[in-house]
Amino acid sequence: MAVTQSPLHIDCDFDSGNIEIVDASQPSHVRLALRPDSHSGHFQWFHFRAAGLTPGQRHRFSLDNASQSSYPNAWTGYHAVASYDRQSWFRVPSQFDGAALHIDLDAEQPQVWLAYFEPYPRARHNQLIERAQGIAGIELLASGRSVQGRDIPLLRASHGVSADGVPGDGAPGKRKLWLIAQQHPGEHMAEWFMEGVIDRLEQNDAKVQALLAVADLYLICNMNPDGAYLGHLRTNFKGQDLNRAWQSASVELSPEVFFAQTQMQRHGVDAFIDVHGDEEIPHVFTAACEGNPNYSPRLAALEQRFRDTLCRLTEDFQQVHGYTRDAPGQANMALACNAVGQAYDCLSLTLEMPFKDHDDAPNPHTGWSGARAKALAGAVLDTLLDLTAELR
Ligand code: GEM
Ligand code: ZN
Repeated sequence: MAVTQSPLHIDCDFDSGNIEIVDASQPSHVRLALRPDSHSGHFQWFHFRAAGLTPGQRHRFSLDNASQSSYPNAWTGYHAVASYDRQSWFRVPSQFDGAALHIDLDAEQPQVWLAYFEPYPRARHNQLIERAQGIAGIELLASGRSVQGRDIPLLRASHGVSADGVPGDGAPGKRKLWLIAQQHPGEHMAEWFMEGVIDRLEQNDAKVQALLAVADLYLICNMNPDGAYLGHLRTNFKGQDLNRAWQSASVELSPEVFFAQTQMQRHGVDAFIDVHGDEEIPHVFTAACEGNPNYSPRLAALEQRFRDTLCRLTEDFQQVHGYTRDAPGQANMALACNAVGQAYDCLSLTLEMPFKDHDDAPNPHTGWSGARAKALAGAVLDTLLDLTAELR
Protein backbone atom coordinates (compact mmCIF):
# COMPACT_ATOMS: atom_id res chain seq x y z
CA MET A 1 0.00 0.00 0.00
CA ALA A 2 1.47 3.35 -1.00
CA VAL A 3 2.02 5.68 1.96
CA THR A 4 1.63 9.33 0.99
CA GLN A 5 4.80 11.09 2.07
CA SER A 6 4.02 14.55 3.34
CA PRO A 7 6.63 17.09 2.14
CA LEU A 8 6.50 18.41 5.71
CA HIS A 9 8.41 16.72 8.54
CA ILE A 10 7.43 17.37 12.17
CA ASP A 11 9.56 16.10 15.06
CA CYS A 12 10.16 16.71 18.78
CA ASP A 13 12.66 14.02 19.74
CA PHE A 14 14.97 16.49 21.50
CA ASP A 15 15.43 18.39 24.79
CA SER A 16 12.02 19.72 25.97
CA GLY A 17 10.31 18.45 22.81
CA ASN A 18 6.56 17.95 23.02
CA ILE A 19 4.08 17.47 20.17
CA GLU A 20 1.89 14.75 18.65
CA ILE A 21 1.01 14.63 14.95
CA VAL A 22 -2.68 14.43 14.08
CA ASP A 23 -2.40 15.06 10.32
CA ALA A 24 0.63 16.55 8.59
CA SER A 25 -0.41 15.65 5.05
CA GLN A 26 -1.39 19.23 4.19
CA PRO A 27 1.68 21.55 4.43
CA SER A 28 -0.58 24.61 4.46
CA HIS A 29 -2.49 23.31 7.48
CA VAL A 30 -0.74 20.93 9.87
CA ARG A 31 -2.86 19.45 12.64
CA LEU A 32 -1.11 18.63 15.90
CA ALA A 33 -1.88 17.83 19.54
CA LEU A 34 -0.25 18.58 22.90
CA ARG A 35 1.12 15.57 24.83
CA PRO A 36 0.46 15.28 28.58
CA ASP A 37 3.24 15.09 31.19
CA SER A 38 4.58 11.51 31.56
CA HIS A 39 2.60 10.59 34.69
CA SER A 40 -0.02 13.29 35.05
CA GLY A 41 -2.82 14.80 33.04
CA HIS A 42 -1.22 18.22 32.82
CA PHE A 43 -0.39 19.62 29.40
CA GLN A 44 0.16 23.02 27.79
CA TRP A 45 3.89 23.08 26.87
CA PHE A 46 4.88 22.44 23.28
CA HIS A 47 8.18 22.53 21.37
CA PHE A 48 8.70 20.97 17.96
CA ARG A 49 10.55 21.33 14.65
CA ALA A 50 8.87 21.63 11.24
CA ALA A 51 11.04 20.95 8.17
CA GLY A 52 10.16 21.08 4.49
CA LEU A 53 8.54 24.52 4.68
CA THR A 54 8.18 26.62 1.56
CA PRO A 55 9.73 30.07 2.14
CA GLY A 56 7.18 32.72 1.25
CA GLN A 57 4.24 30.39 1.98
CA ARG A 58 1.94 30.62 4.98
CA HIS A 59 1.88 27.45 7.06
CA ARG A 60 -0.82 27.01 9.72
CA PHE A 61 -0.05 24.76 12.70
CA SER A 62 -3.14 23.89 14.73
CA LEU A 63 -2.97 22.50 18.28
CA ASP A 64 -6.26 20.66 18.12
CA ASN A 65 -6.60 19.83 21.84
CA ALA A 66 -5.68 23.27 23.22
CA SER A 67 -9.11 23.70 24.86
CA GLN A 68 -8.45 20.63 27.04
CA SER A 69 -5.09 21.90 28.30
CA SER A 70 -4.36 22.72 31.95
CA TYR A 71 -5.04 26.43 31.47
CA PRO A 72 -7.43 26.72 28.47
CA ASN A 73 -8.17 30.40 29.14
CA ALA A 74 -4.46 31.12 28.77
CA TRP A 75 -4.62 30.69 24.96
CA THR A 76 -6.63 33.90 24.57
CA GLY A 77 -4.18 36.67 23.70
CA TYR A 78 -1.29 34.20 23.49
CA HIS A 79 1.15 34.05 20.55
CA ALA A 80 3.57 31.15 19.99
CA VAL A 81 7.33 31.68 19.77
CA ALA A 82 9.36 30.60 16.72
CA SER A 83 13.02 30.40 15.76
CA TYR A 84 14.94 29.48 12.63
CA ASP A 85 18.19 28.97 14.56
CA ARG A 86 17.13 28.28 18.19
CA GLN A 87 19.05 31.42 19.19
CA SER A 88 16.69 34.24 18.38
CA TRP A 89 12.99 33.70 19.00
CA PHE A 90 10.06 35.81 17.87
CA ARG A 91 6.29 35.76 18.31
CA VAL A 92 4.06 34.31 15.59
CA PRO A 93 0.41 35.39 15.19
CA SER A 94 -1.74 32.78 16.93
CA GLN A 95 -5.44 32.66 17.62
CA PHE A 96 -7.55 30.44 19.84
CA ASP A 97 -11.00 29.57 18.44
CA GLY A 98 -12.28 27.99 21.66
CA ALA A 99 -11.13 24.53 20.60
CA ALA A 100 -7.75 24.74 18.86
CA LEU A 101 -4.86 27.18 18.86
CA HIS A 102 -3.91 28.16 15.29
CA ILE A 103 -0.32 29.33 14.71
CA ASP A 104 0.18 31.10 11.37
CA LEU A 105 3.78 31.22 10.15
CA ASP A 106 4.84 33.04 6.99
CA ALA A 107 7.88 30.86 6.44
CA GLU A 108 11.18 32.57 5.67
CA GLN A 109 13.30 29.41 5.84
CA PRO A 110 12.74 25.70 5.11
CA GLN A 111 12.73 24.73 8.81
CA VAL A 112 11.49 26.32 12.03
CA TRP A 113 11.19 25.50 15.72
CA LEU A 114 7.95 26.45 17.48
CA ALA A 115 7.47 26.49 21.26
CA TYR A 116 5.22 27.69 24.07
CA PHE A 117 8.10 29.83 25.40
CA GLU A 118 11.82 30.29 24.56
CA PRO A 119 13.26 26.95 25.76
CA TYR A 120 16.17 26.86 28.19
CA PRO A 121 18.25 23.85 27.00
CA ARG A 122 19.86 21.38 29.42
CA ALA A 123 23.18 21.86 27.62
CA ARG A 124 22.95 25.58 28.39
CA HIS A 125 22.20 24.72 32.03
CA ASN A 126 25.35 22.61 32.20
CA GLN A 127 27.41 25.45 30.69
CA LEU A 128 25.85 27.90 33.14
CA ILE A 129 26.77 25.79 36.17
CA GLU A 130 30.28 25.27 34.80
CA ARG A 131 30.70 28.99 34.16
CA ALA A 132 29.32 29.89 37.58
CA GLN A 133 31.92 27.76 39.35
CA GLY A 134 34.61 29.73 37.56
CA ILE A 135 33.36 33.00 39.03
CA ALA A 136 35.23 34.13 42.15
CA GLY A 137 33.14 33.54 45.24
CA ILE A 138 30.73 31.05 43.68
CA GLU A 139 30.99 27.42 44.74
CA LEU A 140 29.05 24.24 44.14
CA LEU A 141 27.83 23.74 47.70
CA ALA A 142 25.91 20.49 47.13
CA SER A 143 24.24 18.51 44.39
CA GLY A 144 20.88 16.76 44.54
CA ARG A 145 19.46 14.18 42.14
CA SER A 146 16.18 14.17 40.28
CA VAL A 147 13.98 11.07 39.99
CA GLN A 148 15.77 10.11 36.77
CA GLY A 149 19.19 10.95 38.21
CA ARG A 150 19.87 14.37 36.72
CA ASP A 151 22.01 16.74 38.81
CA ILE A 152 20.39 19.51 40.81
CA PRO A 153 23.31 21.80 41.71
CA LEU A 154 23.07 24.13 44.70
CA LEU A 155 25.42 27.08 44.17
CA ARG A 156 26.47 29.52 46.87
CA ALA A 157 27.74 32.98 45.99
CA SER A 158 29.63 34.86 48.63
CA HIS A 159 32.34 37.47 48.79
CA GLY A 160 34.68 36.24 51.31
CA VAL A 161 36.85 33.29 51.89
CA SER A 162 36.56 31.36 55.14
CA ALA A 163 39.53 30.78 57.41
CA ASP A 164 40.38 27.55 55.62
CA GLY A 165 40.30 29.31 52.25
CA VAL A 166 36.95 28.00 51.11
CA PRO A 167 34.79 30.51 49.18
CA GLY A 168 31.27 31.15 50.36
CA ASP A 169 32.16 31.72 53.98
CA GLY A 170 28.60 31.44 55.30
CA ALA A 171 29.89 33.54 58.13
CA PRO A 172 27.51 34.18 61.04
CA GLY A 173 25.55 37.39 60.58
CA LYS A 174 25.55 37.18 56.79
CA ARG A 175 22.01 36.92 55.45
CA LYS A 176 21.12 33.76 53.53
CA LEU A 177 19.14 34.63 50.38
CA TRP A 178 17.69 31.68 48.47
CA LEU A 179 16.50 31.72 44.85
CA ILE A 180 15.13 28.52 43.32
CA ALA A 181 13.65 28.16 39.83
CA GLN A 182 11.54 26.01 37.50
CA GLN A 183 9.81 23.73 39.96
CA HIS A 184 7.27 23.71 37.13
CA PRO A 185 9.32 22.41 34.22
CA GLY A 186 7.45 24.18 31.42
CA GLU A 187 8.24 27.56 33.00
CA HIS A 188 11.53 27.99 31.13
CA MET A 189 11.61 31.73 31.79
CA ALA A 190 12.65 30.78 35.33
CA GLU A 191 16.06 29.42 34.35
CA TRP A 192 16.59 32.36 31.97
CA PHE A 193 16.09 34.49 35.08
CA MET A 194 18.70 32.46 36.97
CA GLU A 195 21.18 32.92 34.11
CA GLY A 196 20.60 36.63 34.62
CA VAL A 197 21.50 36.23 38.30
CA ILE A 198 24.76 34.48 37.42
CA ASP A 199 25.56 37.07 34.73
CA ARG A 200 25.10 39.89 37.21
CA LEU A 201 27.26 38.13 39.80
CA GLU A 202 29.94 37.76 37.13
CA GLN A 203 29.82 41.51 36.49
CA ASN A 204 30.79 41.90 40.14
CA ASP A 205 29.87 45.58 40.14
CA ALA A 206 29.78 47.71 43.29
CA LYS A 207 26.19 46.74 44.10
CA VAL A 208 26.94 43.04 43.77
CA GLN A 209 29.95 43.46 46.02
CA ALA A 210 27.84 45.36 48.54
CA LEU A 211 25.20 42.63 48.48
CA LEU A 212 27.71 39.79 48.91
CA ALA A 213 29.45 41.63 51.70
CA VAL A 214 26.32 41.19 53.80
CA ALA A 215 24.63 38.16 52.27
CA ASP A 216 25.30 34.77 50.73
CA LEU A 217 23.14 33.76 47.74
CA TYR A 218 21.93 30.14 47.57
CA LEU A 219 20.90 29.32 43.99
CA ILE A 220 19.13 26.34 42.45
CA CYS A 221 18.78 27.18 38.76
CA ASN A 222 16.52 24.27 37.83
CA MET A 223 14.51 22.32 40.39
CA ASN A 224 12.91 19.96 37.85
CA PRO A 225 15.44 18.88 35.20
CA ASP A 226 13.57 15.68 34.30
CA GLY A 227 10.33 17.51 33.59
CA ALA A 228 12.09 20.22 31.62
CA TYR A 229 13.94 17.71 29.43
CA LEU A 230 10.82 15.61 28.88
CA GLY A 231 8.76 18.57 27.72
CA HIS A 232 6.46 18.56 30.77
CA LEU A 233 4.36 21.54 31.82
CA ARG A 234 3.87 20.96 35.52
CA THR A 235 5.21 17.75 37.11
CA ASN A 236 8.34 15.72 37.74
CA PHE A 237 8.94 12.20 36.42
CA LYS A 238 6.76 10.73 39.17
CA GLY A 239 3.83 12.98 38.27
CA GLN A 240 4.37 15.22 41.30
CA ASP A 241 3.68 18.96 41.18
CA LEU A 242 6.79 20.02 43.10
CA ASN A 243 5.11 23.24 44.20
CA ARG A 244 2.55 21.16 46.09
CA ALA A 245 5.15 18.89 47.74
CA TRP A 246 6.60 21.16 50.45
CA GLN A 247 4.71 19.49 53.32
CA SER A 248 5.21 15.93 52.08
CA ALA A 249 8.45 15.74 50.11
CA SER A 250 9.96 12.27 49.81
CA VAL A 251 13.09 10.79 48.29
CA GLU A 252 10.91 8.41 46.29
CA LEU A 253 8.37 10.83 44.80
CA SER A 254 9.87 14.33 45.07
CA PRO A 255 13.63 14.06 45.72
CA GLU A 256 14.06 17.47 44.14
CA VAL A 257 12.12 19.22 46.91
CA PHE A 258 13.54 16.89 49.56
CA PHE A 259 17.05 18.00 48.56
CA ALA A 260 16.22 21.71 48.64
CA GLN A 261 14.55 21.44 52.05
CA THR A 262 17.46 19.46 53.49
CA GLN A 263 19.91 22.14 52.35
CA MET A 264 17.73 24.93 53.72
CA GLN A 265 17.62 23.19 57.09
CA ARG A 266 21.42 22.85 56.99
CA HIS A 267 22.25 26.45 56.03
CA GLY A 268 19.25 28.52 57.12
CA VAL A 269 17.08 30.98 55.19
CA ASP A 270 16.64 34.75 55.62
CA ALA A 271 14.81 35.41 52.34
CA PHE A 272 13.37 33.15 49.64
CA ILE A 273 12.28 33.72 46.03
CA ASP A 274 10.63 30.88 44.08
CA VAL A 275 10.84 31.75 40.37
CA HIS A 276 7.92 30.69 38.15
CA GLY A 277 6.02 31.51 34.97
CA ASP A 278 2.31 32.14 34.62
CA GLU A 279 0.19 31.00 31.68
CA GLU A 280 -2.71 33.44 32.01
CA ILE A 281 -1.70 36.82 33.47
CA PRO A 282 0.17 39.06 30.98
CA HIS A 283 2.25 40.81 33.65
CA VAL A 284 5.25 40.22 35.93
CA PHE A 285 4.13 40.00 39.55
CA THR A 286 4.73 38.37 42.93
CA ALA A 287 2.62 36.27 45.26
CA ALA A 288 3.45 36.20 48.96
CA CYS A 289 2.58 34.74 52.37
CA GLU A 290 -0.43 36.77 53.52
CA GLY A 291 -2.34 33.57 54.30
CA ASN A 292 0.34 32.01 56.51
CA PRO A 293 -0.34 31.36 60.21
CA ASN A 294 2.76 33.35 61.21
CA TYR A 295 2.10 36.30 58.91
CA SER A 296 3.04 39.57 60.60
CA PRO A 297 3.26 43.33 59.96
CA ARG A 298 7.02 42.86 59.67
CA LEU A 299 6.66 40.38 56.81
CA ALA A 300 3.93 42.47 55.17
CA ALA A 301 6.21 45.51 55.25
CA LEU A 302 9.13 43.55 53.77
CA GLU A 303 6.92 42.22 50.96
CA GLN A 304 5.65 45.71 50.17
CA ARG A 305 9.15 47.16 50.26
CA PHE A 306 10.31 44.48 47.82
CA ARG A 307 7.48 45.24 45.41
CA ASP A 308 7.81 49.04 45.68
CA THR A 309 11.57 48.92 45.14
CA LEU A 310 11.38 46.54 42.19
CA CYS A 311 8.68 48.72 40.63
CA ARG A 312 11.01 51.68 40.93
CA LEU A 313 13.91 49.81 39.35
CA THR A 314 12.20 48.36 36.28
CA GLU A 315 9.15 48.86 34.08
CA ASP A 316 9.07 45.05 33.75
CA PHE A 317 7.36 44.64 37.10
CA GLN A 318 4.03 45.80 38.49
CA GLN A 319 1.82 45.21 41.48
CA VAL A 320 -1.69 45.87 40.14
CA HIS A 321 -2.24 42.45 38.53
CA GLY A 322 -1.61 39.09 40.14
CA TYR A 323 -3.16 36.21 42.04
CA THR A 324 -6.01 36.74 44.49
CA ARG A 325 -4.56 37.25 47.97
CA ASP A 326 -5.04 34.36 50.40
CA ALA A 327 -7.37 35.04 53.30
CA PRO A 328 -5.71 35.11 56.74
CA GLY A 329 -4.75 31.60 57.82
CA GLN A 330 -5.95 30.13 54.51
CA ALA A 331 -2.61 29.70 52.70
CA ASN A 332 -1.86 26.40 51.03
CA MET A 333 1.18 25.38 53.04
CA ALA A 334 2.21 22.81 50.43
CA LEU A 335 3.54 25.64 48.26
CA ALA A 336 7.25 26.46 48.53
CA CYS A 337 6.69 30.16 49.17
CA ASN A 338 4.29 29.55 52.06
CA ALA A 339 6.17 26.59 53.53
CA VAL A 340 9.51 28.42 53.58
CA GLY A 341 8.02 31.70 54.80
CA GLN A 342 6.41 29.87 57.70
CA ALA A 343 9.36 27.64 58.55
CA TYR A 344 11.92 30.47 58.61
CA ASP A 345 9.69 33.44 59.49
CA CYS A 346 11.26 35.28 56.56
CA LEU A 347 10.47 37.28 53.45
CA SER A 348 9.25 34.65 50.99
CA LEU A 349 7.87 35.31 47.51
CA THR A 350 6.76 33.57 44.36
CA LEU A 351 7.99 35.59 41.37
CA GLU A 352 5.80 35.14 38.28
CA MET A 353 6.80 35.99 34.71
CA PRO A 354 4.32 35.69 31.81
CA PHE A 355 4.21 33.19 28.97
CA LYS A 356 2.57 36.02 27.03
CA ASP A 357 3.95 39.57 27.40
CA HIS A 358 4.29 42.08 30.22
CA ASP A 359 1.49 44.35 29.02
CA ASP A 360 2.72 47.34 31.03
CA ALA A 361 5.75 47.48 28.71
CA PRO A 362 4.89 45.26 25.74
CA ASN A 363 7.29 44.06 23.08
CA PRO A 364 5.14 42.65 20.24
CA HIS A 365 8.16 41.12 18.49
CA THR A 366 9.32 38.94 21.38
CA GLY A 367 6.65 39.17 24.06
CA TRP A 368 8.17 38.15 27.37
CA SER A 369 11.50 36.51 26.58
CA GLY A 370 14.65 34.97 27.97
CA ALA A 371 16.50 38.25 27.63
CA ARG A 372 13.82 40.14 29.58
CA ALA A 373 13.83 37.47 32.27
CA LYS A 374 17.61 37.87 32.54
CA ALA A 375 17.34 41.66 32.82
CA LEU A 376 14.69 41.32 35.53
CA ALA A 377 17.13 39.25 37.57
CA GLY A 378 19.54 42.17 37.80
CA ALA A 379 16.79 44.41 39.16
CA VAL A 380 15.81 41.74 41.69
CA LEU A 381 19.40 41.55 42.99
CA ASP A 382 19.41 45.34 43.39
CA THR A 383 16.11 45.05 45.23
CA LEU A 384 17.56 42.44 47.58
CA LEU A 385 20.51 44.76 48.31
CA ASP A 386 18.07 47.51 49.18
CA LEU A 387 16.29 45.47 51.84
CA THR A 388 18.84 42.94 53.12
CA ALA A 389 19.63 45.05 56.17
CA GLU A 390 15.95 44.93 57.19
CA LEU A 391 15.46 41.17 56.79
CA ARG A 392 15.88 40.38 60.48
C1 GEM B 1 1.62 29.04 41.46
S1 GEM B 1 1.72 29.72 43.02
C2 GEM B 1 0.08 29.94 43.40
C3 GEM B 1 0.00 30.97 44.41
N1 GEM B 1 -1.35 31.30 44.65
C4 GEM B 1 -1.65 32.23 45.56
N2 GEM B 1 -2.89 32.62 45.64
N3 GEM B 1 -0.68 32.72 46.32
C5 GEM B 1 1.26 27.55 41.57
O1 GEM B 1 2.11 26.78 41.99
O2 GEM B 1 0.11 27.22 41.25
C6 GEM B 1 2.93 29.27 40.85
C7 GEM B 1 2.99 28.85 39.43
O3 GEM B 1 2.44 27.79 39.09
O4 GEM B 1 3.57 29.57 38.66
ZN1 ZN C 1 4.89 27.57 38.36
